[in-house]
Amino acid sequence: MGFLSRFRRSAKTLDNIGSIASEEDLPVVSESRNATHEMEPVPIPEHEVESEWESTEMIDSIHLDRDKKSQRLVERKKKSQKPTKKVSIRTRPSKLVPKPSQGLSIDIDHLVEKKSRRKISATPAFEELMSELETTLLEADMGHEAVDEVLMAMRARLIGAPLPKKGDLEKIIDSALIGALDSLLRVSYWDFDQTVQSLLKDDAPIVIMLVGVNGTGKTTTAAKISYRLIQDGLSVVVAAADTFRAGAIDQLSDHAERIGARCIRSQRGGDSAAVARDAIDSAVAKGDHIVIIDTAGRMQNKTNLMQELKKVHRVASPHIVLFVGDALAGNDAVEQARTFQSFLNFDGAVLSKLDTDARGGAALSIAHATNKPIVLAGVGQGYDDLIDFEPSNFLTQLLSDDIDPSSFTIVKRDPNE
Ligand SMILES: Nc1nc2c(ncn2[C@@H]2O[C@H](COP(=O)(O)OP(=O)(O)OP(=O)(O)O)[C@@H](O)[C@H]2O)c(=O)[nH]1
Ligand SMILES: [Mg+2]
Repeated sequence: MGFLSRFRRSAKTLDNIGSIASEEDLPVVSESRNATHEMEPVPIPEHEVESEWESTEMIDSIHLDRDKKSQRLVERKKKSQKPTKKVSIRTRPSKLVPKPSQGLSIDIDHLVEKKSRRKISATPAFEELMSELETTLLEADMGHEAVDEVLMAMRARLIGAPLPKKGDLEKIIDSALIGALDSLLRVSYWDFDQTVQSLLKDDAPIVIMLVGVNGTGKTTTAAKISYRLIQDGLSVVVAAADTFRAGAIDQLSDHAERIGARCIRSQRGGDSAAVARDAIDSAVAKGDHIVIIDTAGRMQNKTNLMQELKKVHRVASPHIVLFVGDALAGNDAVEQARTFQSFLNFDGAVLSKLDTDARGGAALSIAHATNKPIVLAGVGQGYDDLIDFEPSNFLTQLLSDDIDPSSFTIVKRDPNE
């Protein structure tokens, strides 16, 4: 069953298309507009209006309703935005290499028409559709703020757009939805491999630190990243800085042995910052290219553990900090990301376990909640199951049960957009 199936069923069964319409003269649209334009109503073709679609009921109260609802969404958004805590200052300048990400849209240019007398309005039927979408997205584990963002974008795109024929209405709704979901994932992307290569030019060894709560996949991701870099001809030292969990050190050193990395284990009791420092010193001494610091999983609300993580961060002064989030954790992963971000100001996220039946909400919300991109994704338990995270691939997979993928258009997104 598709991610959006419930919402799509509602959209399909809009039995009377006039129930989301009001009639008004619209200004002539002088140039063709594209669905990918931010926050613009989507123009659609003029058509012969069938009499059963005619409906102008409740237009004034409906507009009032819409204004109130939009207002409520904005208020809710403001309230739920927590003040950002002071973040630690990096001691190294960030040299992340930006990359254009691929976005997704549905091209509805061919539906563009110059004018239409009837437009989509916030009628009760429209509101019901939006509320169905809200439930669908929350059930998919998206965070409230991200859901509000999608609903606001949908309203901005749809309300006031000329009313299409019944068959085209679905395409218009799909297009608005894809545009809204796509823009959630659109934050400054950077390229993992190119960033490592660029940093290596003048600052080896490059230190990469992995953080996150318990069991999200940090150690596995440390091994996968090491494997990826070793395949690129680089030498890797892994630091077993998880000195909390029995077995964590052996888990990492077993991986290291299999993939040909050196593992630095605790030599000074349980001080994880000291392990990280030892690993960096050892890499400097032996001329290794990369140090990957595997840290212990910790709940974001345990302040003493988070302070300890900050100490590792301070001592190791990593070039890249990656938050590892578990796609299966859904909305929890978003809260975790937000708190880790306030402590450490990480550079990007790795979303693990995307090969499972995760509902997709975490991916859609993390970037929006932290303003940091998901750069890598874990798609299995093998060493090579680590891929660059591409919003277009992710959305295509997420939506392909609901929307015909052949209607998608891939668009390049400027990383600084
Ligand atoms: N299916 C799947 N499983 C994964 C993925 N990444 C990690 N895992 C599994 O998730 C489990 C936990 O992974 P770890 O790497 O030990 O997680 P961790 O964050 O280091 O855990 P702690 O050190 O206890 O905090 C293991 O069974 C991994 O094999 C992934 O991308 N896909
Ligand atoms: Mg671990």
